[in-house]
Amino acid sequence: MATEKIILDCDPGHDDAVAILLAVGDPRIDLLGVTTIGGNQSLDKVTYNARAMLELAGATDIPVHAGCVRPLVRKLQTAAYIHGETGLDGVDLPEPSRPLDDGHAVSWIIDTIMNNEPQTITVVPTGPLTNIALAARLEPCIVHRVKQVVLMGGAYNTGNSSPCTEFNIQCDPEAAHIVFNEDWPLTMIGLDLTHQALCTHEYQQMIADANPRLAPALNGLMDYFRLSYQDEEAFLDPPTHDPCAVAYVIDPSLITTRKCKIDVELSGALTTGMTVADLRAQAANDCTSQVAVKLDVDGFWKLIASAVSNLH
Ligand code: PIR
Ligand code: CA
Repeated sequence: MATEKIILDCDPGHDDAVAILLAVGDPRIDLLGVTTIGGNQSLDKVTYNARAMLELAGATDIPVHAGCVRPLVRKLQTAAYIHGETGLDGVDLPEPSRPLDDGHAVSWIIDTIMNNEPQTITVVPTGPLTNIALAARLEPCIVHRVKQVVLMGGAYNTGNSSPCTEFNIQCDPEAAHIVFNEDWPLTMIGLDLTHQALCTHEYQQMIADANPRLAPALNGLMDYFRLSYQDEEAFLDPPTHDPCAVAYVIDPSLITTRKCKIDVELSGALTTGMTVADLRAQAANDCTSQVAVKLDVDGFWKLIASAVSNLH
């Protein structure tokens, strides 16, 4: 089976945790490593969570490299109001048996991309874009060497951390500005798409039933995430953002996209951190980016259930 090599740059986080399970469990993904970024919680907490999730998934062969502790310019802003004090409240995780790997995430990302064949690696960021922006500045060759960047972040319609900003981009808009302005093939899996990935009770049951060993952890994750979203964002069910980016890499037919230029506002009075997608018909020529528009919801949850069932 053909596999896609990916680097998952994340800040777990309940939905990042599901993205890790999907990336480990789906046979079409070759997860080269997980890198971490301060975002949903502090860098030390999300890095521990990434290691504990890999332990839970039985994937202790996968390296974890810690990245930046804070955004390029701004102060670190966490999302404890959604993910709790640990960043993964509501779930008991095994202690990691593998030590944290040496070497900064940014150096590891660069070395991994430069030491693999060109056009073979997909970078999947699901947190603030600080590590990816620094990697592009430190080694500009990676921009034409990666196969693509498929990121969870941004929105062309409504935001979450403010009326028109999505949390990952708002955390580090300067980094996002760098990433969106490089001409690598880039897919923005924004809130417009991920708010369709609602984990209803039925879908939660389906993914928990897929693996009895992981059922308590999956239910703990999703029950906590649902309550956060009910209390903080007036949602009935939690949108499970980050695995949508991994799902697009596995099976692009699950997500309809639209080609357009995307830029990041850095100096708005109300809009700093907004991703501005140019959806005018005449603007789509010769650009390398696209936004995700529509999700095959049932196909998405079936993909997760099937990946989870592979985790022994
Ligand atoms: C989710 C996140 C942050 C804030 C809220 N309200 C909800 C995290 C998720 O991990 C996801 O990557 C992205 N940021 C969604 O904004
Ligand atoms: Ca995330």
